Amino acid sequence: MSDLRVAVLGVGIMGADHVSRLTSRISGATVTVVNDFITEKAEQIAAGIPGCRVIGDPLDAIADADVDAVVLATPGPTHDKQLLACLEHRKPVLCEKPLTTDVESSLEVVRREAELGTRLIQVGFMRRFDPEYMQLKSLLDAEEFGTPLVLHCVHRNPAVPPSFDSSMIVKDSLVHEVDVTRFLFDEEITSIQILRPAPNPGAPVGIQDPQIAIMRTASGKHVDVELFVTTGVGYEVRTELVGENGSAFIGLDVGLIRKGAPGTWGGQITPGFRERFGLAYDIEFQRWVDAVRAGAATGDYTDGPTAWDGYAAAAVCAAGVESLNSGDRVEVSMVDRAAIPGA
Ligand code: ISE
Repeated sequence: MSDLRVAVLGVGIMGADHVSRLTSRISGATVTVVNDFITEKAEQIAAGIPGCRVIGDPLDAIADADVDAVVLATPGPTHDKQLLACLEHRKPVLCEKPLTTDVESSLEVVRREAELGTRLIQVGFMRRFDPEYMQLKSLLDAEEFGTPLVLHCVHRNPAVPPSFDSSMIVKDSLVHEVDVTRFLFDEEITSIQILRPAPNPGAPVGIQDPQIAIMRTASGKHVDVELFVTTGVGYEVRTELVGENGSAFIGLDVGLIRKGAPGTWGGQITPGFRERFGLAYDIEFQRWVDAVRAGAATGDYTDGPTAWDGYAAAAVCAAGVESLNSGDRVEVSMVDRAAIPGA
């Protein structure tokens, strides 16, 4: 079978990382086209890949005859147009979160894909491919903990870009725990409340950081998340599941502990999510490439979170932002999945 010819749209930090994994660690794929709104950046990346071209317009890149599938690492506000173009040209697409930046356009994408009767859109919630999350999910599915009851999560970043505001802590960071909750518990989140503890004096002025999110699922399970994105220390993502018959903890992320220089012991602090979830991204991409190559036979070009998962995350985050502003617990408003056959 010939290699999958991939266009990577958006070659900022994340997109460039994806180009590098596709060209060096993933089998069965070749990057044939790159695109970025900063042309020089795209040219620089293309120059390092034999046979790779720069196409200046993202919609032309999607339509190009040398492109079988698309990776979207472009800014969120451009996703809906680009996803609809992928659907129009029947090109499988792995879209970095968010699916789109608002609930309505996410739902529109879900509907348009469902009308085609083929799954073409996968959303880049990479934690589902992290070995520890996968192991926790297998134990849950094997009912090792009896009935799962509670999830306690910690999500800390050393720092965030200057463009980050308080609502982005919900839409850009908490969105991962929203997806993890739905993945682990296999049910929708029905309400969310964001608490605003005393802010970190070291956070940029006006940013509510940390935040505490409290979510409830359809069957009444409780999820709490500490979000703290200006710790100045390191990247930490921890999850503890508590069930009827015991508990499990993942994300200790200690790696090798060395006793070395006189009188010291210790290890490395993980600096960011690209390091912490590097393996998860690799597994995600390999499974996506394999699924797309098998898609003509299976009729499904995905192996992971779907457009519906992207829509559900958008709906929970929209309720989260409302709660951040009002302080109240907010019910999540979502359409009935059964009303969209194929979603
Ligand atoms: C970032 O955009 C990500 O997606 C990371 O996975 C997340 O941990 C971080 O908080 C976000 O800012």
